[in-house]
Amino acid sequence: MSQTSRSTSRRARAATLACTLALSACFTDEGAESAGATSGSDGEATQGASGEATQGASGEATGAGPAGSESSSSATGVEGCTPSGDEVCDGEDNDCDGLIDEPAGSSALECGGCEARVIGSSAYWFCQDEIQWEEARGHCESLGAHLIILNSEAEQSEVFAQSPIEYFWLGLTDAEVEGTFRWVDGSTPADHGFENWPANDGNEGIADCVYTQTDSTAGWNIVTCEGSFVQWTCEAEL
Ligand SMILES: [Ca+2]
Ligand SMILES: [Ca+2]
Ligand SMILES: [Ca+2]
Ligand SMILES: [Ca+2]
Repeated sequence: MSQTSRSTSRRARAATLACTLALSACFTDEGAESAGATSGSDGEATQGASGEATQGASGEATGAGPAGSESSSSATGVEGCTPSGDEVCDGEDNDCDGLIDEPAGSSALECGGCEARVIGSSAYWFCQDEIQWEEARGHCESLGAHLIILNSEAEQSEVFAQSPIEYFWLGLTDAEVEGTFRWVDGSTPADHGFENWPANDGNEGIADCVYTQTDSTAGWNIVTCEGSFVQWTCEAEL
């Protein structure tokens, strides 16, 4: 049950993300969703009617709609995905790897305002809306990923060279302990032996979130988390 509800809420989050990112995709997805739901519940009603009639449990018949739909989607496969399936842009995890709308092999996938591509040993989603840090973090989690963590200068150079966007949030904040910046996985830049603060950084204080420009000479910049003037990049290690 909990797996089903988790997958349901992940689908809901993914649908919300699609709506947030692309209004046209939102209408398309919603149309597809509700068409699917309608035919699904019609199917359930037919099967449910004969099944429930045999058992004669009117109480169960009342709840047959939602309960029937959930068990049906579990029965057709784990979260409706196929391990050998191709990942497509639909807000779902089509190939059962836990990632949503990730790049298919070496090909980039453009989806919902993000361009997902593999660079080195991670998948990255470069996303175009300018949103607040927390919102970006939530979107990354709903894709099965996290806000980008720059573990090394090599990773930073590769990402900067291939990024289609110029300014984006990093998964780096000192919101928990002022002055101690941690990546969203709990590690610190010192743990990795790599940081890229500009020499003249004077932007500390109450600001807690960090973005970067894809010009390595500019360095990381600490700003208020409530700012929504940069884009965002998610990462998932492969
Ligand atoms: Ca996937
Ligand atoms: Ca997908
Ligand atoms: Ca990384
Ligand atoms: Ca701070």
